[in-house]
Amino acid sequence: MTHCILLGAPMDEGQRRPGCLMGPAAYRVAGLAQTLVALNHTVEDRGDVLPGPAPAVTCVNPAVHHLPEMVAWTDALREAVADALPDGLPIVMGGDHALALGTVAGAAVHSRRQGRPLFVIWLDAHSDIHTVETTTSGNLHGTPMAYALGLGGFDPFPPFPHPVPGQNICMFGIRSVDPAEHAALQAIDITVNDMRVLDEQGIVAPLRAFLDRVQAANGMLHVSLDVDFLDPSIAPAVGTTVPGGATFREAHLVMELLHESGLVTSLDLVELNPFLDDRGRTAKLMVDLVGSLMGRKVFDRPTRSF
Ligand code: 5AB
Ligand code: MN
Ligand code: MN
Ligand code: MN
Repeated sequence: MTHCILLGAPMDEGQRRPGCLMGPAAYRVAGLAQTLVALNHTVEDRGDVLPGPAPAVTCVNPAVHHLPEMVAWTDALREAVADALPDGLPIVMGGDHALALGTVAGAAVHSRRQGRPLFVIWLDAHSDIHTVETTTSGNLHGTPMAYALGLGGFDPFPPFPHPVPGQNICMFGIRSVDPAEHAALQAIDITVNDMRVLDEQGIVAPLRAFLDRVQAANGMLHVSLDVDFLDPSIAPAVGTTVPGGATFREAHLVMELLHESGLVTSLDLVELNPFLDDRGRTAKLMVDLVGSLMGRKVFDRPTRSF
């Protein structure tokens, strides 16, 4: 049994299409808390995180959108996640992926306090490894991986607390990478399981290889699930659809293996735009995926020891 702490992040300043700020409401309506309770977990909904006033900051890249607001959200979410982690498993209901600027930082603060290394699984069509300087769209939801790695080019954000080494990061589902991101990925020792890897090897072997490393290091594991990891045919409620994503079963299998590992310590649910949904089906799918992550299964089989 896990104590699950729901944190709403009703924000959409990390990109330009309105709607993600309705995400927390959609997860509540779709029954996220009830799903967790039905799996015998305890649930505490701490409500929506409130950012402080946006600071008067600027940066060198004129394309960047809503910079002051995102600095304020980053501070508030870092503190909310760092505060929640000693009490249970924070589940952050987004909100666009720029919220991970704060949530991964909060997980990093906590893991340092515990003296345990932080690992991150990034389930996404995109690598989100732009800096504030390299982004051409100016949309900060394309930057949290670079921030977590401690890459330069993040003024005026506070320095990332205890950057996550590339070897501790594993990406799945990647199929859209900009030129500056491609260069960044090539320069770092990081595991990029793009869709080609999943086509050739399936999801199980690469995921188990990573989870084995997390376990061997006694690591904490932050999971960041972007709706666009999923194929748009099953998850239409996202502003950045990319064809050729994870199938229904691939996505559930990732969640089931993550559950079996017992390693997950924090979770982001990001990029759901309920305004683009089709009768709530994407919100419901995301809630069902959390169900698989938290132990829902059809049949109890002896679990592999990780
Ligand atoms: B998401 C793009 N690389 O920088 C950019 O949805 C897309 O959080 C970013 O993964 C997508 O604007 C960000 C073209
Ligand atoms: Mn805007
Ligand atoms: Mn993303
Ligand atoms: Mn994405």
